[in-house]
Amino acid sequence: MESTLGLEIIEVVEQAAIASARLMGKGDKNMADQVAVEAMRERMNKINMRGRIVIGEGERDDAPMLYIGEEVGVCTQPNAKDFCNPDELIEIDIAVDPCEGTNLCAYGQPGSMAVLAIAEKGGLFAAPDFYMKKLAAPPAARGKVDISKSATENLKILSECLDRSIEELVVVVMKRDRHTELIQEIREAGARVRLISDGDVSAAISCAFAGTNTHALMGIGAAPEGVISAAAMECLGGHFQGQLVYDPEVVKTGLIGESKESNIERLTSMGITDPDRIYNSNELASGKTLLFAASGITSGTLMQGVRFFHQGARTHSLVISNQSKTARFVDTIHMFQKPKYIELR
Ligand code: VTB
Repeated sequence: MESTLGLEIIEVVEQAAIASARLMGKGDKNMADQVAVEAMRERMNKINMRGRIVIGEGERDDAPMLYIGEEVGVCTQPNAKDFCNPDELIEIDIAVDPCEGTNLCAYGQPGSMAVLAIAEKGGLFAAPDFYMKKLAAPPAARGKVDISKSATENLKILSECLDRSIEELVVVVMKRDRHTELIQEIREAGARVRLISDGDVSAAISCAFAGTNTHALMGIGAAPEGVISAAAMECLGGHFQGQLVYDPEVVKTGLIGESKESNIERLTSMGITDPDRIYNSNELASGKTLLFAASGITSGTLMQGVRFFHQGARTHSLVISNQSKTARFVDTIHMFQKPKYIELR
């Protein structure tokens, strides 16, 4: 599945990033998201695959495109029978976030990206639209730090694993009221905190790359994006754990149902009988074949954002595969039309 798909999904995230980047700084996060969704879906439907969205824009009734359960790929289109036999293709599950960090894009801030993860059918946890407490750390700390430990304890472990003092560690945390105590604890333990307004997927994955000066991601973000982060970290050998958060009192912001009790009921109805379970990355992304792709919309720690020029654009993307054991940075020049003149870009 992997060889050609790996190449095609680069284009999927590139197209979504270009579409969103056109709306960068326009202050309209919904539009920035919508155009990315459309671009991602259009390109995905040209791929010779039998894909199913397991993490997407929401339930079918609320999301006209890339809704959970939507089938994507050439062979799922209405006239597919004329030219391909869907039964010959393996079924794959896809998690998408066409514009991760919509606010970042809408306000021209760093770190938004188009992102997706792919596995064979059943290989990605269909996370409910809840929040998730997350812990990401570099490969050297995989399985050693633990989300059930305090931030202080984890910082001690990190400092040993990375062979540096706690003062030299940088922890990324989203700036939210729910994190006030966490931030204080990290600072008191001696580490430094990089506060971000949005975009914890990029922060999680950055932990796996030396040189990003990101040593951990701590705190609560959205659960579906946690699965996408887990897929990348599973391929990269980094540490990622998640635990669903269903108590509105803990989350403090965002839409997360009316009460803890009703949320537990909802989770049970979805088959999640232990709402407090801690998931390791290999449980969130259990696929034997995992692929991850992201393309920068605005420049961030890992990738540059989209840069437009005379009849074209340049994108910077990342494709990670656990089959070829590669993390590939792809720098692409897109020529929208035959350029009137050639220039070095
Ligand atoms: C967003 C987003 C993050 O979590 O903030 C979201 O920027 C949920 O948090 O990257 P809030 O509802 O408090 O804003 C992420 O989407 C991903 O986990």
